[in-house]
Amino acid sequence: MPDAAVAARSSETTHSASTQVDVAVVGAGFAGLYLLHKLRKTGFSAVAIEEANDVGGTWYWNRYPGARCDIQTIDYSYTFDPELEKAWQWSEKYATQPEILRYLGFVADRYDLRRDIRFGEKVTGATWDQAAERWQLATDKGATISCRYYIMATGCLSAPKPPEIDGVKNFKGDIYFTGRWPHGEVKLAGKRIAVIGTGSSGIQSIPLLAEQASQLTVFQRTPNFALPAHNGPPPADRRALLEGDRAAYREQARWSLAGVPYPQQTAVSWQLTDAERRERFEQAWAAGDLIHILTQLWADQGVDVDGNNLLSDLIREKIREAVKDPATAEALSPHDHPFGAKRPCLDTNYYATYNRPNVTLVNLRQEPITQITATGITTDKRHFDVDVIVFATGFDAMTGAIKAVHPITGRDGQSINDVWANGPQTYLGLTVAGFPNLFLITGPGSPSVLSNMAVSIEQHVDWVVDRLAALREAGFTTMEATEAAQAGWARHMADCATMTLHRLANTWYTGANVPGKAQGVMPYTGGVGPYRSICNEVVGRGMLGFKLSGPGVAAQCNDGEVVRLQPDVRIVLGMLEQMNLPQIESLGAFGARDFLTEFNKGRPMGRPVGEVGSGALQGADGPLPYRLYRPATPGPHPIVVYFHGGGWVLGDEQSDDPFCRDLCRRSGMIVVSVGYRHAPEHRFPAAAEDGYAATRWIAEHAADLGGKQGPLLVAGWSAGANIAAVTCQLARDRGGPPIAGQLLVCPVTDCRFDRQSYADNAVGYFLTRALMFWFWDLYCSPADRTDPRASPLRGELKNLPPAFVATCEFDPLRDEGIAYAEAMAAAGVPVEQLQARGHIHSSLVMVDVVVTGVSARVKMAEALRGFAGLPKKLDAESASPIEVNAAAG
Ligand code: N01
Repeated sequence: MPDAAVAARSSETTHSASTQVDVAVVGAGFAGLYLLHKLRKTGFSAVAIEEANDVGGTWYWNRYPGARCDIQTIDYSYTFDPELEKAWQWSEKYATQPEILRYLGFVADRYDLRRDIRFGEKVTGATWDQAAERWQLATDKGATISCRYYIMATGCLSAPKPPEIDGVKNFKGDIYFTGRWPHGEVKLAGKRIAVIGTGSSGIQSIPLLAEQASQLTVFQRTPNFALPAHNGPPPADRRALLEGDRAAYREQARWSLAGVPYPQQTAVSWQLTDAERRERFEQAWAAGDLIHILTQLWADQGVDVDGNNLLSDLIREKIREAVKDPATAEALSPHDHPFGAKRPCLDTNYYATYNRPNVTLVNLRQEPITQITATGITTDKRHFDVDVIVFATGFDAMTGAIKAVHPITGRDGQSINDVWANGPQTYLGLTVAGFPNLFLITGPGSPSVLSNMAVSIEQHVDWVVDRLAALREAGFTTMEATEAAQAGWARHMADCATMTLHRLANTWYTGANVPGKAQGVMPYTGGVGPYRSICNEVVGRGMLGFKLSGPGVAAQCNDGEVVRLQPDVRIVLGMLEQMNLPQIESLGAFGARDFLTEFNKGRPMGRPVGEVGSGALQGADGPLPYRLYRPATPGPHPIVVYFHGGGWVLGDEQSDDPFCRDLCRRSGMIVVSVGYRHAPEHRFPAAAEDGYAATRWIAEHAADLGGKQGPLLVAGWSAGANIAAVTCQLARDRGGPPIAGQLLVCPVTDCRFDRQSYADNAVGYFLTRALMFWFWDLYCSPADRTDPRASPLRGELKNLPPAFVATCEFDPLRDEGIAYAEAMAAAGVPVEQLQARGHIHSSLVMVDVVVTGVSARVKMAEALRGFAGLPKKLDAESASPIEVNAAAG
């Protein structure tokens, strides 16, 4: 059958007024088609209800001029059947809408799916019947459908958003919506056309509309980043990769960040020279590939404002090169959002279109539309007579098609609209507590629109249908997410979102494009591969977070949160597990030091500071090395004496280099990292006495070091925080030096191992209980351990400098850190506590690896500034309060 004929045929299936099926699916787009196929193959009876008159979903409706996919088509394809892959060849790198629609028609025919699709029919209501444990659906054709499982394959961008402009009804010319473009011929030649909206739909259609129009006026509210698609045949390099090993290519896509097989970038922007960055950028620009430019330039482009700005600047430069009129170029240049935080676009001649004499850009930020009249569009400055208005104004994304299309009433009569009144609540973006047996394909809370939809759809369909088959096998008939699992997912979603820059933009990802819609990042930002592993983990842990029930079987519920770690910490631990590292304590002290030196070579270099120097200072029993980090700002600066971690056995003055740089940059202070003596060569109290002696020496030499005279600050991590705490006690008891404040990060404070955190976090979070035992054994004999110089919690705590104590949830040392903070507070010391949820012992010092530690690092630096009497210096990143803050005293 010729391809063109395939999509043109609609279903001739007839259906009775009342249907009983195992599964009802709404939608016959990419997701609905694969669902039908897979359900059938798995032995479920299924029906799909589709409002349109044919298959295609989004590709049925979005047929405006220039509509194409913007993920390379070889990636934007089904992969579930290798035979299907062989049977279809794409003609272009980015296929046009008609070709994609033909493809979906081809798939429908190949698997004979149309016979189970009810076209031109809409569900008007769906109600959970608790007694029957079935969903009862009503349709606009007066039919009813009873199904055990109800699956929304309604797409994320399928409910067009009203234009929210007064007077649309008065317009006497033609009105078109890109998302509901007519199927018949649209005559535009020689007409005066207005386009409202410059998202992907506007940017794709504007160049083609300009070719036909006598005059095209583009009404732009927010400029968007677009890069050239460089369309043509599928690129040889990508095809070669695919055809070289199709299975491996597809598998790599499934475990990638965005659903397209690109490697993970590790180099961060400041590790690259200007020339290197430009070279990477020019390559990306030439590649014409959104996923390439979004993921392949430098690792911090999507998570760090500075790293992102470097890229945004380069794109704005391209816009200035392409657009001749500087004022128009400036108006087209986005400044209000980081690149990637709002969906960027792929274009063909978009910017150059503004060089045409028949194209005008109206900047609605300077002259907002006041109304649409019979003859055209009026702004607060002028009126434009037009014949045609094209609304490219977007969609009520992600929730629109689920919430607005028909009422969904779950258990106990609750409606999904009420449950989602403050934003969508889901477990895994797939299910909703209170709505048994309801599934959302690529729903809010899943990677969906931040990924290659084809990959995400297949993953969801496979997961859902495999679960239904497993339920059937076990005799269960209902499956419902628990409230606890759903709340945990919301927390994990929020944690993921704080890692990205999406929170800094008002977009349809966050609901900001629809007036009155609840705001929050709706798609899952943690990446396709991590998400897949979480879905698998839910299954592996006995359907964690789901209640399962059925006649004749005992109900089952393994309640809990699937991810309690911060998302990047989870990834780091996963990588460490894969590396199968030896147990540090098994290497002996010297072996462990060599191992750590090697291990640290792979860590990202710290950010530049004004100056890094080194020297020797006087310790308790001879010279000790130090490393000094000086801010780029003019001095003299207050000095922070820093003690590194490593259990009194490992590490040196350089081993916490990235953290020291970070403290220096954020606090604006000199950080002097001290190389104190280590066990087992120098056991207790060598390290403690060195810490105190070093602090005295630094106080005496503050001016020589370029620092400010006056009280010092002390800081440390882990065993280094133990030394910092001890130093404060010794300085109080031995007549100085004056210390203005102490920053203790995951401190060792006591020799007791029976606190709950030692049991909860004994293994699995890098610092283990066994490793702590080993450190203690090497450092300090049991008889000495209660000495306050080893266990500062056992010392006198009155009159200590004010403290900031940071502890991490999944750290054996958590509870002794909290105990020390509480004991100091009880003794009248001003203490601020930060209990970092979802973090492990080393999270907070893993600068640029554990991005979710940023807000904690900001707070620590602010605390140091506060101790030194400096004003606050909050930066943009601190707007991400991921930690639980508990002020104690
Ligand atoms: O919609 P959008 P879209 N007055 O929301 C403006 C996918 N897609 O259909 O940004 C004036 O992005 C609005 O302005 P602002 C893709 O994921 C993919 O273009 O809200 N202007 C914005 O400029 C994409 O992101 C392809 O200030 C108003 C525009 O209208 C998503 O679909 C192709 C307005 C809407 O942009 C949505 O894209 C097309 C008003 N009252 C779409 N209301 C592919 O290539 C809205 N705007 C695969």
